[in-house]
Amino acid sequence: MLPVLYSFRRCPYAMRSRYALAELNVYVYLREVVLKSKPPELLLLGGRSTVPQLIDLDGARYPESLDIIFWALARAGDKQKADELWPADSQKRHRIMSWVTYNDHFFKYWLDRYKYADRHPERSEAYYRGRGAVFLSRLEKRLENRVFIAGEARSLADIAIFPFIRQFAAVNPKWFDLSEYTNVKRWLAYFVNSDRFISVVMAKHPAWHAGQENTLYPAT
Ligand SMILES: N[C@@H](CCC(=O)N[C@@H](CS)C(=O)NCC(=O)O)C(=O)O
Repeated sequence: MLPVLYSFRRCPYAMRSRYALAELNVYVYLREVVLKSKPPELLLLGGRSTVPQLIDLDGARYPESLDIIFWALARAGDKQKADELWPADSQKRHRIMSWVTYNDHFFKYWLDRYKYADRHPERSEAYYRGRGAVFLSRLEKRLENRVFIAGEARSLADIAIFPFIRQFAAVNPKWFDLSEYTNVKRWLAYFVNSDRFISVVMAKHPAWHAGQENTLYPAT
């Protein structure tokens, strides 16, 4: 038996959780959810039915992607890797979390409007892109003399943020390719072109239904 992860392949929150699980080699049974027809087993849990959502063996429930990442960090066999992603230094932790908070509570807002500009006709797509690009500019500056957000090593900040930048870039890939965000492009490419991302995190799984054979994640 393993904990269960309800996930949706294209969801950036689920992506960051899956990336952390894969990076830390923490195993779960993955249940791919179709958001328009969520499985009754997820709905019957009551309350939040967003994905990602992790149900531990003792029934404890983690309905937030960041909590799933912290859950995985606490269970990682490779403590050095866990320390690298979430360094003990409190100042570093604070900095990492402030980047993640900015992403989740500011950038995401503009990303949604940029992505679905037709649903928000009060402003133009270019306007929403400009508001979102404020974050890209900050990131660009941060990555000027650092490989990753917290320095030379990957941290929780990179893992938690790159799926959202990937979405932003994908709204208009031509615009992103031609943009001046050279460091952001290099940083994003590192994650999205990695074998781990392509063949593990983004591997396709059929929608889960009860009785189906368990899908081990990360796949070995
Ligand atoms: N704060 C949550 C957000 C999760 C979330 O919004 N997931 C979306 C998919 S990307 C979802 O489940 N939407 C369907 C719904 O809200 O019912 C997290 O960090 O996990």
